[in-house]
Amino acid sequence: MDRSEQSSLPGRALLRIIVIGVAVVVVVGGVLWLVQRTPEQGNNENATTTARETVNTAPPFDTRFGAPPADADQDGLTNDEETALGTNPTDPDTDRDNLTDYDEGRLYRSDPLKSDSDGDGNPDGAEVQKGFSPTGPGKLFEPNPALINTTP
Ligand SMILES: [Ca+2]
Ligand SMILES: [Ca+2]
Ligand SMILES: [Ca+2]
Repeated sequence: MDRSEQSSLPGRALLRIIVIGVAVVVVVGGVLWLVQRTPEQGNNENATTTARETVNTAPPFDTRFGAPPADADQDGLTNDEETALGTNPTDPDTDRDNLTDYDEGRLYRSDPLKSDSDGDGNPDGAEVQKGFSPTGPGKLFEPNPALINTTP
């Protein structure tokens, strides 16, 4: 018993020293790793945030060519185009025929200042809705007879 206690005592003490030494190395190493790493992470986060802020504050359009043309009534025609046409730039349907100034000026080529462009008694919007041309007799989209029966 005495022998085994005597021989195991230095072993236990050595084991304790090794365990404590490993623990100290792990703790000191961990603290040093954290101290070295924390400022880098902080810098990276700041850089990322700055980059994100830069992206978020970027204008949605290219300002090198000036501001986009104003379209007060959002009908697709700029205020300048409406002034040239004589339509109201703050009213998307100046003649109140249920066709916007843009649709009349660009799509159907009807008169955006006359509710019945072809004078047939039907307002332009109603004609388009029923599939008739607002600028004359006939359907809105007549098939071209020259393109029918083109099989050889
Ligand atoms: Ca407009
Ligand atoms: Ca109209
Ligand atoms: Ca019209």
